[in-house]
Amino acid sequence: MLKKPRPSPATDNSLAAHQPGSGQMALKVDKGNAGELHQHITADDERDGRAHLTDNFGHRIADNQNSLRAGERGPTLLEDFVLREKIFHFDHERIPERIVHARGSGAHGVFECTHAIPELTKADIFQEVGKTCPVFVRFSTVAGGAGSVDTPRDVRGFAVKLYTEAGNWDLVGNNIPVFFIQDAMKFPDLVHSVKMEADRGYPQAASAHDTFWDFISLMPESFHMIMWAMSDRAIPRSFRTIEGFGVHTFRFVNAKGQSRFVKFHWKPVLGLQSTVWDEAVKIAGADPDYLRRDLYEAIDAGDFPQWDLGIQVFDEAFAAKLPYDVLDATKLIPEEDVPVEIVGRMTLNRNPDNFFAETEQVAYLPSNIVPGIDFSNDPLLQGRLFSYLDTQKSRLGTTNFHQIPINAPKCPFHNFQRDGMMQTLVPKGRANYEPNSLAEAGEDAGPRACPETGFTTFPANGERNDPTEKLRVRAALFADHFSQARLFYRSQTGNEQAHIASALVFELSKVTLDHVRARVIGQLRNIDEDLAKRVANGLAIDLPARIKPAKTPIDMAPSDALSIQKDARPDIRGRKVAILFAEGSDASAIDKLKKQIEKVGGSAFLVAPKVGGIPVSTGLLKADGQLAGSPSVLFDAVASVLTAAAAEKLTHEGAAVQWFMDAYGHCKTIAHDEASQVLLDKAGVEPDEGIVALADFIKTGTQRHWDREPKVRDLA
Ligand code: HDE
Repeated sequence: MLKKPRPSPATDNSLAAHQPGSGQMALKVDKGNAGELHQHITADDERDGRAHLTDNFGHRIADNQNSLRAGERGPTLLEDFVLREKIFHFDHERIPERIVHARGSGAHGVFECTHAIPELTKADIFQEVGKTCPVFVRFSTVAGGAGSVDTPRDVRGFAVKLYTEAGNWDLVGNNIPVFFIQDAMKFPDLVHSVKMEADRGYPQAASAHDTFWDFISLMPESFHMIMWAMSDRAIPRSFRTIEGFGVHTFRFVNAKGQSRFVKFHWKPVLGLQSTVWDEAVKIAGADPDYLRRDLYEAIDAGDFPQWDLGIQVFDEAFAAKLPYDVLDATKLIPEEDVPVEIVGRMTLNRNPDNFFAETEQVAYLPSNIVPGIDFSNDPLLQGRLFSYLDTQKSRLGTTNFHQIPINAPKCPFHNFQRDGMMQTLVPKGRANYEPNSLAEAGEDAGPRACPETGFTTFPANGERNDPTEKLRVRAALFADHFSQARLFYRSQTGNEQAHIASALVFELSKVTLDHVRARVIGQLRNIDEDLAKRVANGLAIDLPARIKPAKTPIDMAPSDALSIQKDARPDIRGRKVAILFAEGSDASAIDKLKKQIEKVGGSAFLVAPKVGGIPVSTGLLKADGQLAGSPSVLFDAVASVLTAAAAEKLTHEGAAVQWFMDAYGHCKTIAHDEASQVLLDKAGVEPDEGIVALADFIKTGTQRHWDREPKVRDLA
């Protein structure tokens, strides 16, 4: 066969044509400076018409035959980044094969609408005759591994990805119109039973073995599908001569929001053709790649395979009269009962350029549907909607598998999904959430939902086959957003309310967008007018207009349980108390306090200017922490046992003064001996019920002394 010249892999940019973001918006938002990053192409990039060989980071390679050695016969050097990268990449070339449908063959093509059906569906692709979209189809066997043969007795997968202008529509079907099981719950069991047996690792790509038939014999629902699987449908002559079926009942939804049920059929223009079993067995030996080769060669020769897309459309009333359930994937609707109407034609006209990049990495998702098509409640379909997304993430290794060219839609796509492994897009700006009002500040605000043209689920209220009303709404009572915010605020003590107000002032002082500040305060007015005024005052801005709430808040009776301060206890249990000492301190006073604290369940931590051991009244005493490294913020309360000389000395030590200043400012209990008073004076500590003698510490406890707060902080 005549082979077409192939472009050199390094210069072949055909995949680039499928890059996401070929639409104008996408270029701006999604592709971002990724494009700029690819611009360092120089005239010098080719040699004799062939690209320079480089490593993955663009460094030209001078020798692709020999690794770097220490001398002619010496050991290979770890320094050889060319060798390392080449072997490293090779080591990782394989990805997990599909758990089912591992062996497959793909082809590109085009779908054309031949009969417009706007009365049935608003799906963009069916709106007018002649409308086309690119497709990528993958045919597969189910049970065998990626390296198995093409002609075992098996179901054939028939998965079609239609890259429509309204997004990708994946019709992931089989060449048999029914399935083995009725509920997704049984799928792992079915697949385990048919794949090679768990202990012996065989047979490969065959259903003729114990575990499969054991399972089937216990699953009466499988027997319809078994008839098909044992028929010649399961040993096709060619992928070009199989039918495809969507299997499940789907929905069409038209522009008026009316819905009908639909089943999809692909009918091969060449007609159906199978082998006989003896032939299939012999082909397996003579040409294990029989079907893959047949498809590739036909397309290569310009003999493009084609299928007509047929639909069986029926309504709820019809479904209700059937003696079986249309949500049951083990049932078909005879064409004699509901004729198949042809609405389009698919032509496969281009082989993949690279098997791995396209056929292996293509990720079909039954959840990929477009406005105008919707799911039914078929429990098998519902299970699939989860499974495929999940499996693609584990198979392709990243949640960004949609960016792989074969999976990316060919229409623009924009959203706030970000980052993740192998991110290839470089979005600009800081709008990675929604709602936002960044546009008011002249920034790119990112995309917005489109209620008129976006996908809306058919509500299906009250139908026998879809009794639940599916809605994206919140119940009316959810609209009360402020009553409980008010309840919380009004249940706090005065200090706590002041803390909330100053926290808001601090946060909003960091906000540089005036309209955002104003909006926050406009919302606060729904909680408490005084709070809003305090915040506006703290920021020195005019009180903004109140933002009308979705539902007027009500006043609820304040709840003490919502306040921390109302729950304050003088407990020492579980609290950590620091005891400051220095040279000459009274060891027995330290020891007494320590024991008292421990007796009531607290812990004492000795702090001194030096840790290694300081001479005190009875000898050397080691500290648990050094003064500068053990600031009072680390403890629930503090105490000090000092001589007059040591206290005087510490008044010149910033860490010591700060120690008391912070403990005081943070409203903690400070227990001290008389000698320490000079330090307290230096730190500006004024007497109150929380400043106590050592002997009163235990009864005072470690709770905060909030009455002190107005003396150390403006609570206005
Ligand atoms: Fe699949 N199936 N399936 N299946 N299936 C997969 O997804 C699954 C079912 C079909 O060429 C997996 O990407 C569950 C019915 C095809 O890449 C996985 C259930 C039909 C392909 C998966 C079903 C299919 C798959 C494995 C029961 C016909 C190959 C790799 C609820 C309508 C697509 C992958 C390709 C592939 C799950 C049943 C067709 C694991 C859970 C029914 C053609 O996600």
